[in-house]
Amino acid sequence: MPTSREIINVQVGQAGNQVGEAFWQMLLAEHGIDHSGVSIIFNVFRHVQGTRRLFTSVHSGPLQTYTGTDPLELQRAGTYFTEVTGASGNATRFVPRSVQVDLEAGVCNKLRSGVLGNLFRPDTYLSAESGAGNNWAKGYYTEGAELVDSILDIIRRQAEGCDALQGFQILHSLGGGTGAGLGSLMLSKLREEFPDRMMATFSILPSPKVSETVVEPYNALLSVHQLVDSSDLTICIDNEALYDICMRTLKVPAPNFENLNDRPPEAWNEFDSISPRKSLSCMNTLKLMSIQLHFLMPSYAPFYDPKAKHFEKNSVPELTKALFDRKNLLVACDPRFGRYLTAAIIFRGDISSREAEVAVHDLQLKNSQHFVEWIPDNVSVSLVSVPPVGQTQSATALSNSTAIQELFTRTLESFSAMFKRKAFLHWYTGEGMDIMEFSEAENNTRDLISEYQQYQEATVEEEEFGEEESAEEQ
Ligand SMILES: Nc1nc2c(ncn2[C@@H]2O[C@H](COP(=O)(O)OP(=O)(O)O)[C@@H](O)[C@H]2O)c(=O)[nH]1
Ligand SMILES: [Mg+2]
Repeated sequence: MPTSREIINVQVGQAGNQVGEAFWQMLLAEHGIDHSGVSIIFNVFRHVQGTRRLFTSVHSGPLQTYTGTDPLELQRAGTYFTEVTGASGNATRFVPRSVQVDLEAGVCNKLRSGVLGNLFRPDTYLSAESGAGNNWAKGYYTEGAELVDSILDIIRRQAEGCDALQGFQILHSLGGGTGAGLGSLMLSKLREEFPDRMMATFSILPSPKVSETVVEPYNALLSVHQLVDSSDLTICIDNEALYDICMRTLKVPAPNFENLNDRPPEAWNEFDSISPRKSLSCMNTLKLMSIQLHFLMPSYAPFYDPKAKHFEKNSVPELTKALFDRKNLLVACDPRFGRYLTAAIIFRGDISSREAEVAVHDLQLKNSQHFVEWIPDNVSVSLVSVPPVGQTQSATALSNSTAIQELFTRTLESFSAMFKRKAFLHWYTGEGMDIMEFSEAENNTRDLISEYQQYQEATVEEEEFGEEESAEEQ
């Protein structure tokens, strides 16, 4: 049996753990596992017309029929879960390969006493009492630094239990103190200890629409400064966009975190649903020649007002168009102001590969100015025949678009306005932090923005010219 390529999840801070809860709920639903980690599906293999089909029926709730021909699909749960055979020999439990960390006890306690209370191993929770008070320096240099070795011990134990560790994913917000500061510290420590493993982050960017803490732009850019160097892939989730999707499209009158947190898992869902082999090839498509440009924008379709659900019919071209529409992006950027460098799309449901390829090709033709012409085949398409729970068809994309600079520009403007006046810096210097680090974060973000801009303006001719020039030099 081929082994899964395991991922270890590290959720840090309030947002990290709250989004984490939604993420695990999605994984449980997708893999037919109940809240305590016991499989609620039973699998029956049959041979139908020479094709192996796997029927899975759920004991309660609507009957799910899952059809697969790829043996790797059976292993998918293994990416995020360790299978533990019960003492009596029959009840197999699926235990998340995850660590739940916070610098205050409240959020972890809530997770422990909530619906997923029995899911995680008790010894994978780690919290302190002090809190980080929305101060990046406390997460990175003081309070967080005291906890980091104990966290690494837990992660090391999990890594030792893996057959083929793919890497790590960190779920955190960038606007607070713990997820941002301690999350960045974890990232650099893991990078040091596991230099050849993938480091991915799901990073939640702050928006004034959702939070009132004034120093969030500081915390966010101090984190981006670290992510540029230490992460391989950062999937950006922008609270500004989540808020707008909930308000405008889903018609939620006053969205709370729970409403916001349901959105990202819908998009990740698809990446979990493709085989590990395909998922790796998607990731390779998304990585660029410039290692700095690894900030990705997720999008998902369909998002709709539940009241209008029965009036919606989503054809493949409509789903495709929606994926590239700003209203469906989980980042508040307008893709029309940038150019797509690469993108990976996954369609789910009864969709033929021809239908999908044609829809994507047509969209690229009609919007050719928004895709760089110097990377041929820069959009990869994958298909999963099983629709997500409760849907008939859906699509998701992860895009590497130069439009993401808008997100960094927005945060940089707020950062610089405060930094110019040295506002609130004593909070950070009081924890022993050097002001130089603020200037470095500011400059590094400027460089990142101008690198995106450079790629946006690059043309085929320049590339060829560049190649000739370097050939002559040799
Ligand atoms: N989407 C989302 N954002 C959150 C959630 N909780 C906090 N935030 C955002 O995260 C930032 C504050 O960070 P938080 O995670 O509370 O701080 P930490 O506990 O110190 O890591 C602010 O931008 C909040 O708006 C959540 O559950 N979901
Ligand atoms: Mg907190």
